Amino acid sequence: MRSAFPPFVALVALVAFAADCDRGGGPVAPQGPWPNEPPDFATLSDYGFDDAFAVGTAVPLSDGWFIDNPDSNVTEVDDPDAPLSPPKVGRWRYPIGFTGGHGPAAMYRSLDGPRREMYFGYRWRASLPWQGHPAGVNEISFVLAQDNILVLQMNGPPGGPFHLIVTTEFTTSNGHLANSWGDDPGARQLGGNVNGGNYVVTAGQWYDIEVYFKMSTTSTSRDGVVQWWVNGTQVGYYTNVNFDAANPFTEFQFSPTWGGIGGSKTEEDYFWYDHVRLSMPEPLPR
Ligand SMILES: [Ca+2]
Repeated sequence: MRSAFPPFVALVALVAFAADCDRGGGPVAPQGPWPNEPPDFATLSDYGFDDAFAVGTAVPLSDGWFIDNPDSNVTEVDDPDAPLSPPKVGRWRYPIGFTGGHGPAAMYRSLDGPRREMYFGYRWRASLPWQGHPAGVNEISFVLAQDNILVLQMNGPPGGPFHLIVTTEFTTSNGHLANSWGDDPGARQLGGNVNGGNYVVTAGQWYDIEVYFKMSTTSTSRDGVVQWWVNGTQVGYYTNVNFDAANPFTEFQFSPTWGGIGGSKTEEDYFWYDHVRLSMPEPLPR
């Protein structure tokens, strides 16, 4: 069957080229699953959630991942609508009575060394309905360092609408960033500064989230970069961010924290993740 593939691919490419010409543009490169990944980056992890998520702490998974799943809130389930690597997805469960300030479970991977620059992307969705936290904070993923935490979250009042924003939980001053709010210095919410920012995400729908960041030269040099895209639309393109330059990043984590202090789930809610990609400049340790 393999021999039948190349002509099909060539036909698709020809059709794509013709369609683009109709819009008056030039030929475009084929769009892979991670269209905004820097082409010269090396893949650290490409993981499809094809593991049984056992109950326990620091349980090893495949591809270098681990999970703290003491309450069995994460399970592997089938979702034929998973957008990239169906049917297996990881399901994070928020049972009725779940209180704010923590996540149902934490899945994490070492970055295999200190990282000042990286790309990550994943496919994620929230359940419909989704009961948002009273503080407006529903966190999705983290990249961790001492004094630097880069957070993706769905942000908004408990009933929505929700925006897909980035939080720079750094010790530095970032009050100068456009369409940002929060502490200065300290944790700063970035609503996005291109294409109108403030990208609305709807519970129940899958999203393709991509992020690129590069730390600033010093903690006050205002030359750090934070970019993100949702379903291919660029939302944030900040080039004047202050990171804590003394502390590069060492770990990526899905520990989707609900809130915020206080609050209690009155409905059972879920997050699902289908696939995650982590990459960074060469060389990677072997
Ligand atoms: Ca998958």
